[in-house]
Amino acid sequence: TGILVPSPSSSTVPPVILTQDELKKIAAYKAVEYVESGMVLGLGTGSTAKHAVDRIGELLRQGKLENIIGIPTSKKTHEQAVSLGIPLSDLDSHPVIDLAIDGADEVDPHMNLVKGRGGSLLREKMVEGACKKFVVIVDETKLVKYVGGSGLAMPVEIIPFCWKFTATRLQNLFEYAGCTAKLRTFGENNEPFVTDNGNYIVDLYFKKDMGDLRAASDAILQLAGVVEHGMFLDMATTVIVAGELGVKVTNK
Ligand code: ABF
Repeated sequence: TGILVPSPSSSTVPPVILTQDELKKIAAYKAVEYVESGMVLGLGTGSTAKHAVDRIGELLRQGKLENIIGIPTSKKTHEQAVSLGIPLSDLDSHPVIDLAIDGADEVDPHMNLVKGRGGSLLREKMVEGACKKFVVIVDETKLVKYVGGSGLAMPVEIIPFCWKFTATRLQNLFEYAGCTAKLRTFGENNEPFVTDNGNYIVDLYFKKDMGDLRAASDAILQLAGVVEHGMFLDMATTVIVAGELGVKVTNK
């Protein structure tokens, strides 16, 4: 599926169809304009963030950026950054990060996010929680009215020990919102998906919105067995949305 970009009405040039991936790339490149030499950068995960990491690597190679230190949010991004020659470090050595750039699965009008459908929510939350600036890059399909209300997954990372018990407790917590909790699996044999941290992910699906997001967040985090959830509340400082009518940048 593509998105129609209208050409000026006087033009005889046919409209350009941009794919979703091209829109992701546009948002990513716009975000990299915020990067300056000497910065410590949080490097996001996913198909949108991948474009940003590629671009940072390219600018380093061209000598247009210098002295960058990247803090990857997943093993996959770590590998990508190594292959691009981006110098890397970690939160232990760099507990304060200048800027992080990452994608999201949902973005609401208050810049609250759902993340983690790619499975990297814990490291993303640790890295992006340590940033002075957190730039979120999405194509317009990610915009929602309420996070968690799209009918798609709101991921929760849990420890594998007695995962059914924890999944059931999560589901019961949100009975009022028609919640269903499903263990994330992969492959023909439905093997549990294992995160970079050796944990499982339970995806929560809601029939109604979950109400006060902060209260929902607190309730989830109080359950023993839960490591972290995919709601990123009040963390983004900039959201860049690439869509049909161009790029929109919103700052907090
Ligand atoms: C990461 O990548 C995740 O938090 C989110 O789950 C996902 C978004 O993926 P994509 O950019 O591939 O749509 O940022």
